[in-house]
Amino acid sequence: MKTRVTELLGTKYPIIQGGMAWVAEYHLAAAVSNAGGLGIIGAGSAPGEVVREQIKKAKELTDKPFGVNVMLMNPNADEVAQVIVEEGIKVVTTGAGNPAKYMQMWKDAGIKVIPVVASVALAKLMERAGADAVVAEGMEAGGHIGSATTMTMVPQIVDAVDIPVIAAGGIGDGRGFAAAMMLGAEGVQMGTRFCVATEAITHANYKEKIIKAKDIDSEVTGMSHGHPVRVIRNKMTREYIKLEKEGASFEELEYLTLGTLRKAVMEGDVTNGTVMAGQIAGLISKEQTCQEMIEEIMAEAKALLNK
Ligand code: TUI
Repeated sequence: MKTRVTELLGTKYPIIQGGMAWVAEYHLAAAVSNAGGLGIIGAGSAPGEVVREQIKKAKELTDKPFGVNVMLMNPNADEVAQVIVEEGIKVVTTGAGNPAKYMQMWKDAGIKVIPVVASVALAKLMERAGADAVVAEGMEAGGHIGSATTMTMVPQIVDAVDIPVIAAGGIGDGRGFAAAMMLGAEGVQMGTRFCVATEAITHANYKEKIIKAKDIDSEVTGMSHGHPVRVIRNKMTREYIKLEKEGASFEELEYLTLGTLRKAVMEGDVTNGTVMAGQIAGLISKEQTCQEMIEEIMAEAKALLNK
């Protein structure tokens, strides 16, 4: 399937993997790229040198293009932005902020820049700043989210910009892919589905939590302080939301969640840890290789789109 997104990325399929902190490390990124999508190393809150190591290891596992996601709230974002240039990375996605200050440096290095946005206003701003495409991520997505849904935001961003739009948030199978195309997107980004990929080093407990999740097991924490984060409900989120309702301060709540994503993804503590995942978790029923996932999604989508 050819779209402006496959042309831009040089991939077989217009599928991008989300830049999920801790989960999106080099094994997963290389596997997605080898399967015909665009794998992404999620820098999360890592320092530049850790990201450099990840990039070097991914290069050993694939000769296909892959990208790096810069989480803009990362205090190390400046050095990560620089490492990306030094390592000759071809595609950057960004999240949780406005990447304008890095745009010139990345464009000068010939890097394709694809900011993840959660509003029409930011999509337009990014197009004016020189972005090559945008990922329009609805609030069905896992992790840090905006307030608009994928269904309503994607067509509005498609109408507002001329650059290609990649839909994200709530997409986990061929039906979601086909629906995104109907909304005018030219590609999709998926996170939650790839969290359970065989190649993802995500702890087995984390994968199981996603696979067992039902449609209504999703929860948004941090709404009261303007930092909404979508997760799967557990002991930690019950405590968090209770404190939030009691009027706990932002600092108090931040302290409660410090290091808890790592605890869940790496150590498998899905009771006291933070299990970030999108609302589509309820649809995800098994672990598969990235190749199996991508081939299945594309076959299903093509059948639907040809109807
Ligand atoms: O960035 C994400 N998802 C993330 S980042 C992350 S790390 C984290 N860990 C703990 C707490 C909070 C974050 C986990 N998940 N998705 C992309 C995304 N970007 N979604 C929404 C946005 C966004 C929101 C507002 C982008 C820009 C923005 O405003 C920009 C501005 O400054 O105007």
